[in-house]
Parts: sequence; C-alpha cells; structure tokens
Amino acid sequence: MFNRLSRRHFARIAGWSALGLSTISAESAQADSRRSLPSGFPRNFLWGTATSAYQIEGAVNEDGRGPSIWDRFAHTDGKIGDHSTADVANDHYHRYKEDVQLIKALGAKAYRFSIAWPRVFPEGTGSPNPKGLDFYDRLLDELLANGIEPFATLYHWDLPQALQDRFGGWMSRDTSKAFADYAGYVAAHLSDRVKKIFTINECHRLVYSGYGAGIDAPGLSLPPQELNQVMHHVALGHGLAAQAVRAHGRTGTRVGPAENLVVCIPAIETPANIRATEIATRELNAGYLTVILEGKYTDGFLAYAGKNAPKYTAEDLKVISSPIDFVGLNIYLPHHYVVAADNKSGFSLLPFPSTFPHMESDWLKIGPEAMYWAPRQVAKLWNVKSIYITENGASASDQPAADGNIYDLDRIMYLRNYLTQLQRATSEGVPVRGYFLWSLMDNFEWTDGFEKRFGLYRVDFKTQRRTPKLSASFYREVIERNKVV
Ligand code: PNW
Repeated sequence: MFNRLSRRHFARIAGWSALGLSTISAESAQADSRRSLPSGFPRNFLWGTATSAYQIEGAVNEDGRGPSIWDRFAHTDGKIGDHSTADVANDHYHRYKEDVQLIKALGAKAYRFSIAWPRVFPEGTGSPNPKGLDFYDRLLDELLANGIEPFATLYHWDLPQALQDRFGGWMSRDTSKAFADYAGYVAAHLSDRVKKIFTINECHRLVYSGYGAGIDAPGLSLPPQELNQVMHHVALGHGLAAQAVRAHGRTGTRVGPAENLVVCIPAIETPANIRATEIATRELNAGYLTVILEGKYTDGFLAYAGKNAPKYTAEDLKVISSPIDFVGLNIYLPHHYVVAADNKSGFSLLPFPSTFPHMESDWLKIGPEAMYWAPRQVAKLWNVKSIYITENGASASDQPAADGNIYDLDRIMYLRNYLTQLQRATSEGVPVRGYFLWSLMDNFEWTDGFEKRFGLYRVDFKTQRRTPKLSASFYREVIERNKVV
C-alpha cells in the first residue's frame, strides 16, 4: 500500500511516469524474493541523500543571515569558473517543502544537510539570530513529518566572514572556540529532533584548498607552518564541538566527523600490499582522522613536518580525540594505489597513468574499490564500530535526450560499481550503517559554479524546475530492493 502510494506520488510530483518506469519495481522485487540474490545490504541499512547549505539555500540576505567567506569569495572576480554566486542557488530556503518531497519520492529514509553558521550567528559569535535557526526548525519538522531522519552537518565551509576578518578564520584557535559555542547552541535547540550531528565536513579539503592552494574560500596560500597550524585548529574545532554537542544535546544525540579520507588502495590484493596500504592510510590522514581517533600525531608526520609541525599542548590532543559515536566518510575517488616497499615508510604510492578514467570533473577518478577499502581500513585501524558514507556521487554531462529525459548512464555506471564494492564491505561485516548520495539535486559546485552537476534531479536554474534523471530511478530501485541493481 505504502509503496503503491509513494510510487504514484512520485510520478505526480516528479514526472516519473515520463520515464516509463513506474511499474518495474514491484515486478523485479517479486523476482528477487524468488531468487534471493546474494547482493543485498544489511537489514535497516539507511539510504539517504546529501546537500549543503551554501550550495542550495540561496536567500543569503534574508532573515538576518550574516555574510560567509563563500559569499565574499564568490563575489570576488575570477574565483568561480562561470562567474556565478550562490545568492539564489536552488532557492531551497523557500522551496524546502518541495525538496523534501523529492527525497521522499526516492524512498530515502535519511537526509544529510548542513546548517549555515552565519544564519544562526551572523557575526560568528555573540547574539544568536532566532530567525536563522527557525529555518532549520521548519526543515526538521518537514523531514520528520515525511518519515525522513535528519542528519545535520554543523560546518560545510560557510564560515561567518566576521570571524575571517577578526581572527583570520581557522588561523586562530578563537575560531575553534567560537565553533564550539555555535555547536552547543545548535545541539541545545535542535537535538530534540536531530539526533545525528556531524561536526566539520572535510577538514582535509577546507585546510588545503582554502588555506594552502587558495582555490577555495578564504583563498589563502599559507606557508607550511601556518598551514599546519590551521589544520590543528580545525581538528581542535572538531573536538571542542564534539564535546559541546555532548554537553548540550539531549540524551541520545550522536556526534562524529565527516571526512574525505585520503583513500589508499592496494594495487594488487596481496597480504603485503594490504598491510602497506593500512600504514599509508594512517600516515596520509595524520592531521585528520588519525589524530582524531588516536589522540596523537604520527611519528612519520612529525618527522616529515619537522620545524613546520603545528604547536599544540597535550590538552589539545585530548580534546581533539574526544569520544565520537561514528565516523562519516566522503568517498569519491581513489587517491593512491599502494604497494609494499622496502623503504622507511613501508609503502610506495604508484603514479597514475594519463589514461586513468575519470567522471566529468577531472579530479573525479573512477576507482570503485575505494568504497570497499576506505571503510574497511577505518574499521580495522581504529576499531570504529559505526561508519556512514556521508557522501558519494559523480558529476556527469546530463544532456537531455531528444525526448527530454536525462539518461545519465555514466552516473549510474559509477554508482553501481561503487555500491557493489560497498556491498562487498558490508557482506564482510564492515560496520557501514548508511549511505548518503551526493547529491539530491544539482547545486552550486563551489569554484565550478553551476557548470558541474552532481544531482539525482536536474535543476533548471532559470526556472528552478527539478526533473528526475534516470539515476533517480536507479537509486529508487536500489533503496526499494536494498541491493545493487
Ligand atoms: C565534496 N577529494 O568535496 C564536498 O563535500 C561537496 O560539497 C562537493 O559538492 C562534492 O564533494 C563534489 O565536489 C570533495 O578529492 C572534495 O577526495 C575533495 C574530494 C572529494 C570531495
């Protein structure tokens, strides 16, 4: 009954029937129950989609929101490929009800979104802006009314500009402290409805692209010691925020990071290479998951950094490694293929051939095994008992066909292969509890503006019309049958 209703509902709101797929699920589900194929996910596996505030909300000047570093950056000439900004983006601030229906139509039971710090504290610290928090109140109510479990990220890169101006952003531990105050405030006010909270999205990228390479906001290129100090303050911010969420959240509130692990894969699956890959994973994530989960910087990292190592206290390390309830992993690509080596580190990273395949974004190399090895290593290295894949997805050209539909077979190919590897992991007992597909809908893809599309729904940014791509049908099948299809 529910299935039939939701299917009809989907057809109505999202033009599903145009793809002629509205009856496939029931038939194939029946066939499966007869055959009982072995490619299923665990019972209760949580299927979701993900977005972030700055990439979809728009309404940047509404209801007292303060400016963020991304507003400033996007409005600076030459920073965004297509010269766009996210002033309007998906206009989700006004269309969130419609967007919740898009999630529901997929049959997804979870949604990962981020809270815009400058909506809640326009100046970064000081007086909260009640109207800013009200938006998330409304969103949470809407999600719960539709049977969708909310997962909130506290920081997806939209730092209040005021903190950049006052402290140099994450160059100062004042920002780490301000982040904890904001985290505690959000937990106190929203944890009656949102029980799963991620602290920082991708410490690694925000440090290197924002403060090292200067390609993301705030666009700085710091020398190595200062960069390592930023890295340390970000990790500290995570730890302080985890403590604040625990201190101010209701009983049952759970907290953890959402990190883009540097993913290392054994080039060939031999025991020696697998061991070498574990060593590489630990070392190459030294400033992020390793210090968060071990409470120390590795000897390898400290030797490599030398006089450029961050300055820190023993107390800092304790805070950074405060207890967490789960680890979120954003998995997109293989960063390194690894072999065992007779050298000091015990591993060597192989160069990529120029013909290695990638999706539409040049950086998005296709290595489905990343989805198997990353959670397996995190579980093994640090004895993590609960993992969420907080992002996975791909950009594709998404040109509408002659009949107007978007047959994004390349995205489906990517997803099918990554999910097959995820299923390999869960079938071996790797404790992955859920998966959030990036992204629910096309959105502002940072420095690529609107030129790169990651959505299951196509968004026409002139009319704000959302249209399901073929990958939306694919994902709905996966969710309904709880298996790779
Ligand atoms: C993610 N990597 O960034 C972000 O969290 C999203 O906001 C973004 O839209 C999405 O990916 C697509 O780009 C990533 O190199 C940054 O491993 C770096 C990597 C992966 C994802």
